[in-house]
Amino acid sequence: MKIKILTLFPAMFDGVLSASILGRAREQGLLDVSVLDIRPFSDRKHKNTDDYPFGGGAGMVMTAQPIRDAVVAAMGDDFQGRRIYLGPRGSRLTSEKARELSRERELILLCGHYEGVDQRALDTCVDEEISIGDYILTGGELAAMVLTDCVARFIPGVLGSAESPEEESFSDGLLEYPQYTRPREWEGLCVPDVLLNGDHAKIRAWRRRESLKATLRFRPDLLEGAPLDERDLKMLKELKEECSCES
Ligand code: 4H3
Repeated sequence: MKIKILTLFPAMFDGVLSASILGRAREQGLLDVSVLDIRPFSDRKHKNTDDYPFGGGAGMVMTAQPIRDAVVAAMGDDFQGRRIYLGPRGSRLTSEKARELSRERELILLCGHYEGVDQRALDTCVDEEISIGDYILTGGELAAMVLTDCVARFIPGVLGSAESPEEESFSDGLLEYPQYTRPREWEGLCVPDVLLNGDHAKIRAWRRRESLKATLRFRPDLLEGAPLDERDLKMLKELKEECSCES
């Protein structure tokens, strides 16, 4: 898949896109991310890309013209994909949304900065607005990196073949169970015995129980939407009884 990121601060992306799993995915040709600087598209003499807000108020607003021209350039002749603006008014980025976006041929991600972007550029050059959470960032760049990372995990081959994007927290609607690695005993703390015995059915049951336990404790709201079977419901009932004993 192709992702084109439009920003006034291309340097912000250097490390994130070349390190670790995203770097490997790009080397393997699974993901083609390019970062396009908006500034050269400005018609103005000094390549300005912002101006004072009509109606007054603090800060600067990104002007429509360079954004439109950058988006048009990024789209090329027969654009097939989605143009996304990262902003706090958008619909929330979730695993589901990321999985859906990973099936697109191409994404254009527009990053705002300063006080925001002239509304007319958003109205004419963007298909949808996405937010990564209820907080304000100084720019959309970090949000674009989060979206890129999250979407990339769902592209076949990006995670090692043994790993599945679905096995992590949230994909099955629950939080992740705890993980342990060597040594078996560290500073007097032991790895749970069940993980050492090689009984895979038991391990699966333990992990499911721990997922339910963590979700009940930290994000009980997720239990409403999670697909739970009879055994899960029985485990949950036990877990709830356990915690009411403790308190
Ligand atoms: C995204 C972008 C929060 C998010 C953002 C989010 C700067 C949008 C500017 C940029 C506007 C002013 N903040 N929650 N900030 O995903 O272009 O808000």
